[in-house]
Amino acid sequence: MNKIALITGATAGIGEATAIILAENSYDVIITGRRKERLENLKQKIENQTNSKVYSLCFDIRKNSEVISAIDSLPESWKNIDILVNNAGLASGLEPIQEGQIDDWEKMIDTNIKGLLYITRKVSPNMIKRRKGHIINIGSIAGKEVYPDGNIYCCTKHAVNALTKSMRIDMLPHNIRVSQVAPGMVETEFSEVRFHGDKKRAEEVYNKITPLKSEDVADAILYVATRPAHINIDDILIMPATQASTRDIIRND
Ligand code: NDP
Ligand code: 8X3
Repeated sequence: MNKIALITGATAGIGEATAIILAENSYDVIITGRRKERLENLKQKIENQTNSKVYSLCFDIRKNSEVISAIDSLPESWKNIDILVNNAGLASGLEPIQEGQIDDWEKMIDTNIKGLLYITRKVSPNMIKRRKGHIINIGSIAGKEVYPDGNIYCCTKHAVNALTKSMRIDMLPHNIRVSQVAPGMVETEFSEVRFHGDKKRAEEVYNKITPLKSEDVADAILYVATRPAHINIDDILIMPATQASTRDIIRND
């Protein structure tokens, strides 16, 4: 029987690539996100290209009631989640604190911190009951350092970094592994979301650089997920070769 992995935020970017690579490696995958059509398309694609099964759950991770109903709605054969990839997240806006938009701040805090907590709270008790499971949180270089105008996004990713460490302690007696994969710049829909749909500004972020691809991060997640049972990868910081920190990036001319 295949292991079951639930990936939050699988409708784009890192989450989508992770669902694909895990399915290619014989995991059955539960894919989640708010965009139903994308979930259906991804389900079709994975089912056509692999032998793995796919179950899709459409919900907003910021709403605890939706998280609870979604997980409760899983058929019996999908309830024993072996791997939870806490990936859903976003940056919204890039302004100094005194000019920040409260709505942007709430989106980031509600998704990146509270959403991660809601689904972990809902999924982890069954892992504990089975004494089996692995939680992989997607952090960021922005959870290790800060950069100008990154304030609240960096704060949420520092929270993910701290939560990963403290969840690992809570889960230790229960044989549940807890890991973090923290990427530098990855070319996804991230910047388009950050700049509220401004594609031109988003393209400029990746202009003349070689960022990571979603597949590079998914590959690291697969590595973390597939270590033998006696190994836990606590943390991977994965950066483009041309990026040494959030502010030191080589741009080609
Ligand atoms: P994308 O914008 O490409 O994907 C984000 C995913 O999160 C989408 O599937 C989106 O689904 C989901 N999501 C966002 N808000 C919600 C919500 N309220 N409820 C449910 N799902 C939600 O970005 P990335 O793939 O780049 O981002 C994935 C993770 O990687 C994030 O946690 C991000 O912080 C982190 N990261 C990204 C980096 C980068 O440079 N791109 C670097 C380091 C970390 P939908 O909109 O359908 O709900
Ligand atoms: C995304 C990386 O540096 O753009 O987490 O904030 S950064």
